Amino acid sequence: MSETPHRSGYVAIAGRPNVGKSTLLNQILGTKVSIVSRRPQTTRNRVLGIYNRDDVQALFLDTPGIHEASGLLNKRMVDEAVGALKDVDLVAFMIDARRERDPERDRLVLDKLIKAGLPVVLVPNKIDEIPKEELLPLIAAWAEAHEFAAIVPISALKGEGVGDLLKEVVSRLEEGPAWFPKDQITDATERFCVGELIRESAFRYLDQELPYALAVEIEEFDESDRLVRVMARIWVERESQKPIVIGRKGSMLKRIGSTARIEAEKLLGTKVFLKITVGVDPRWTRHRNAVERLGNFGGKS
Ligand SMILES: Nc1nc2c(ncn2[C@@H]2O[C@H](COP(=O)(O)OP(=O)(O)OP(=O)(O)O)[C@@H](O)[C@H]2O)c(=O)[nH]1
Ligand SMILES: [Mg+2]
Repeated sequence: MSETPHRSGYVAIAGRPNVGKSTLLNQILGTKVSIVSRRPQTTRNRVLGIYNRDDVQALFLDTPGIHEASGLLNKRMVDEAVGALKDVDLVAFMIDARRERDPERDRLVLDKLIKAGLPVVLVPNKIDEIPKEELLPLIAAWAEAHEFAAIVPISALKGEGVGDLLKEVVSRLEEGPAWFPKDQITDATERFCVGELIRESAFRYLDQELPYALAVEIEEFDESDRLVRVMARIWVERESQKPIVIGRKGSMLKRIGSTARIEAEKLLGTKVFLKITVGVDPRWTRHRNAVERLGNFGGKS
């Protein structure tokens, strides 16, 4: 019998928008639990990913990007990210290794983490896209800024360095029990995850700003049959946005729906019937109630 003590704890993944936080979480878990897009401000609320091993349960919180926020939805997203720091044991602070010339905004995030009094592991990401010789000066410069618990450069996309990061993280967790069943990988409901997959698909196919003006509401989620039936509504802010989401003869909605359905079937391990309609609600990003309901905040039930 092994006498290794069981370790557990919460680890926040924090950083500016688009640095690769959700990509890292998915890479650690080997499954998509958090949606990813090319554009910043994809993640709107915290997503819990549970990394399980016989001797470890590390609870990773993927958070929205921290930035100077204006507008209710953005403010709410930053609050959500900073709020996630309250109860964690450790922070993985991600930066984009490709843009070391603009560290000011990363410093603003770091200041918030230092203020929270937490041990911070610095994680320069996207090293697959920089020449190796640029890495050392980058690390040296950051090491002067703060006494990090560790510095682990990675490529979240390719998986490079992620094992090293896990080792660093796990070694800093305290002895403790598993807080969730060992076969659970997230606390989000399937209903919530399917809504997120639709949002991810919309991010992929729609141009430019439109995804920011869009929210997904799951109106019906019926698992009583052999296949899961999902009725979803994509909300946009303006009447003029509706035809863009629908596309010519419904072609755009079809694309968004079919990619989301394939991903949902992977996630749920069963056939999915997905029907999406589009609605207009001019106020959803400006009104607290609508943001709560449609930004998927608190929409985990
Ligand atoms: N080349 C490269 N691209 C990456 C890497 N990690 C993430 N990306 C890309 O960076 C973009 C943003 O990734 P996300 O994981 O959505 O970033 P995020 O930090 O969660 O973004 P927000 O949720 O908007 O704050 C996507 O296009 C990813 O594919 C990496 O290691 N290398
Ligand atoms: Mg994200």
